[in-house]
Amino acid sequence: MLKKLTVIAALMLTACGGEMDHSKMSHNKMAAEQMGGVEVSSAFIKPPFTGRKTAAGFMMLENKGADTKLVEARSPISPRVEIHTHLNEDGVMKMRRINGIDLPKGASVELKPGSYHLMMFDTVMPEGASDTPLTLVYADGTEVTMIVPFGDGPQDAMDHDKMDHSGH
Ligand SMILES: [Cu+2]
Repeated sequence: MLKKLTVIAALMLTACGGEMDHSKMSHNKMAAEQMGGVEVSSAFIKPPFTGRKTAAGFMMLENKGADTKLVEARSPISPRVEIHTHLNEDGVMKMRRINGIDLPKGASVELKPGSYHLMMFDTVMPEGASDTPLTLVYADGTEVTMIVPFGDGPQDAMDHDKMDHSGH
């Protein structure tokens, strides 16, 4: 049975600009919405660099319900959103697409640069908008849609367009 829940959660509506302090953000949960047992906080989307088309999504996931898995993400700004991780292969950090992120009961998983992230290809940034809907789909079919702000994230964020995607 497919359980469909859609909730619009206003996450972090404050203007972020380039002054976002990631370490502070992780501890400062703003309006986190608990749906399907998974609480999402500190979510932001890093827009593509000038002349490029790949955005990346980051957030904190805390599973306060039963075991589940994040299996899909969608957003109107991108026709193709993939779930990625970074792997160290022979000393070289490479991105790999994965079929989801396991979220056992009680797990906290951070999507952050150099680790799990959402990769948003062929992104078209809506003119003048400071945020966009993002839908997360879990293994049981639960869908949660939230509004996620655009932001720069931590200073050491990687340029995803320059990463090696050859394995895709
Ligand atoms: Cu990636």
